[in-house]
Amino acid sequence: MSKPLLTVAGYDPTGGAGILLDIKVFQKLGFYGIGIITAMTDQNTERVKDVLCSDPKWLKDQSDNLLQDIIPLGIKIGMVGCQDNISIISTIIQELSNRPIVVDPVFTSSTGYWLLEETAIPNYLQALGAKITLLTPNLREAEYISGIKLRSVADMKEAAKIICTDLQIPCLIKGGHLEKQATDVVFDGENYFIFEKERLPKKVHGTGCFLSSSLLCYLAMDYSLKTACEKAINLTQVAIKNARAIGKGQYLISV
Ligand code: PXL
Repeated sequence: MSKPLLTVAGYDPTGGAGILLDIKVFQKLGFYGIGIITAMTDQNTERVKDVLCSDPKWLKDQSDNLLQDIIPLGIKIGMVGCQDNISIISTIIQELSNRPIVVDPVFTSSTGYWLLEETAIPNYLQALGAKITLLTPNLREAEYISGIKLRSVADMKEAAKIICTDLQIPCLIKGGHLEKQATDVVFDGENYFIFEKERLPKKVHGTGCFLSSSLLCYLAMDYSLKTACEKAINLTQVAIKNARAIGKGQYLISV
């Protein structure tokens, strides 16, 4: 439990997503979780009510102070909140390159609330400007980033190729909300890996955060990209099956 992993993400007080969830996942898989908070959300299991971004200067001081003390083995980037945070996060990951970096491009909550300032989205990934190990968009995020509509696995493969070619970032597109099947598509720049999943009817909060933080753990254990994806997808499926009604709204993923 002494190997630290860093999550740079938002705070969700339900514990069902964001930094609290990431740290629980890191701990479950044998790592020590450290976290830099980009924004706080005012939410319960029914809806997101408001977002308060960390003051950028405070974000920078927080990360400088932490990272001159503890050097993480890998980094996950989740909710970023606002435009001004992007360059600070970019500096963090450039200074910590040569280790696994997983970026979950969180744009909105499942109820449609913006979790990254809308005007910051078009240039977000270019602005990160560092070597990213894996990007994990859901269907809507992948549609936005690639610019094409996604209705089938063939569309997902095309989008993954566009993203990987344009941004030079390997990509796992989550197909949990595909109409007919639940299939995830990974493209590493050369090969596709297709993961067929059982379609789970439950609506569960935190699945994307769970997947990206468990992926970071498996990459930090030195598994290949393909094996890390397979293990993280399988673990996420189990966690969705075990999700519980903690509040009155969405089920919360189980760690
Ligand atoms: O699931 C996306 C997500 C990520 N991070 C935080 C969130 C949410 C969704 O609400 O609140 C902090």
